[in-house]
Amino acid sequence: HYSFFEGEPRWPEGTSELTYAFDPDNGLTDTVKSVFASAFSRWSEVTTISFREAESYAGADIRIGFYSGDHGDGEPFDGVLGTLAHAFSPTNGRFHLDEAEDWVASGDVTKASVSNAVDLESVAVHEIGHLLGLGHSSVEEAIMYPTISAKTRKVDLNEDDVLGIQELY
Ligand code: TQI
Ligand code: ZN
Ligand code: ZN
Repeated sequence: HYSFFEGEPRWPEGTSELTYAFDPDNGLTDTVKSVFASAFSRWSEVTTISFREAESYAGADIRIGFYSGDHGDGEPFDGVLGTLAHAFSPTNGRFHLDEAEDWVASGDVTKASVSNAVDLESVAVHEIGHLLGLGHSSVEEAIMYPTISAKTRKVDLNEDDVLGIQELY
């Protein structure tokens, strides 16, 4: 079953659009950016919130970047596997991914040549759930279940995820 953060933080009542932007220092490819666009669309399909890439990084509601080790927010990344990414509860908007992972942004992660390959969209869909206010779920098939195996792709929202997000928005 789905859960929320302590105090059920959420984006303000009436929020119809949230903007997101990528750390300009990362120089991300269009392929990587399109993976995030796809991940956001999975949540916009089941809520009244849409997502749009912002013109400016500083002014965006959600700020996405890849970092390694200590990157200044008190939650250092730990290298290959372990913590893959973290996102904060509403309305913080910080969405960080561990640069050390072998991210797979295109192609089939289950056929990746390395055993530690991680599917970017699967992690993005999960972290966006946190950004919107969902905690972890006890339903194994849910996107918000707290563990995922390496070389696994899980991007389709489960009924449990949908019920949770629709209680917030
Ligand atoms: N990152 C953890 C996560 O997103 C960070 C975390 C731990 C957290 N406890 C939290 C975030 C409580 C918010 C609230 O769950 S992770 C998965 C999963 C991670 C894990 O790198 O371990 C995914 C990132 F669920 F599959 F294991 C993405 Cl999909
Ligand atoms: Zn961080
Ligand atoms: Zn999580």
